Amino acid sequence: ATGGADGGAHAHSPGTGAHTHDGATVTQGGGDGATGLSITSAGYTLVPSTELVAGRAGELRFQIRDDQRRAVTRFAVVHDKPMHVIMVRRDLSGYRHLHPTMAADGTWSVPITAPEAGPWRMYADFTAVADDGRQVAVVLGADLTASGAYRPRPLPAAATSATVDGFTVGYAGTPEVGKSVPLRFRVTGADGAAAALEPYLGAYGHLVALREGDLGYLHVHPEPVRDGDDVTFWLTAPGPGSYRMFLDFQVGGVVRTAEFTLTVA
Ligand SMILES: [Cu+2]
Repeated sequence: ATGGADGGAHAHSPGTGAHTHDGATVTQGGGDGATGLSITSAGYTLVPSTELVAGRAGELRFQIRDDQRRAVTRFAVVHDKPMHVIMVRRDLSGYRHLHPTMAADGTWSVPITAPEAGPWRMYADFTAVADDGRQVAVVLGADLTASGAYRPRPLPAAATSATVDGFTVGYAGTPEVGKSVPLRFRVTGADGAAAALEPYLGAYGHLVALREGDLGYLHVHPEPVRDGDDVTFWLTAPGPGSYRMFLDFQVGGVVRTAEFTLTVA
């Protein structure tokens, strides 16, 4: 398995991005680089069939096709879902984490509204099951454009604390290039006490990190158990630069997202 700073002693559930969980799972590209930069990888191709119109309710539709152009219909459940879709505008605003449903022909769909015009990036994060039973973890990415005037926003300044709906979320830890480093997140409610986090997608939170400049999708491994009030994720920065991190957490049955800009020297 991809090792932590402690030599790999940490446990992580299978999932985000491409890494080996066991002998039956093939890695995408291997190593701890960024993924999601390509529409085809490991023999699988993302085929979107969606027209985004800013401000209008629509539907995100796509298929995953194999190297024989057949729509894939067998997927392993990872982090409680067979398919995870991340959408973000290319200026890293407008983050969404969606769980589409699949029709019998392998077409995935989920309602979506692009609130603003511009180029949007979609990521399909999944583990396909091949004919011979092999499991292949892949993250594919494609651009979808909502036509209209695009005014990109500058990336917010780096910070280790963020607020959302009265919750304050902070983290401790300093990511390093090429090394798996723990980030310990804590969610505090309006009363100043630690929030009562509920399990979400098989852990006490779900973290996605995207790189500014090319929107590379980073590998993040959650710890399945909490450390007191903290929720720990292991993150490997593939290189120096700025990243936007999105932490989804659930309290009182509601999922919220805290966003942080991270600069790795
Ligand atoms: Cu998901």
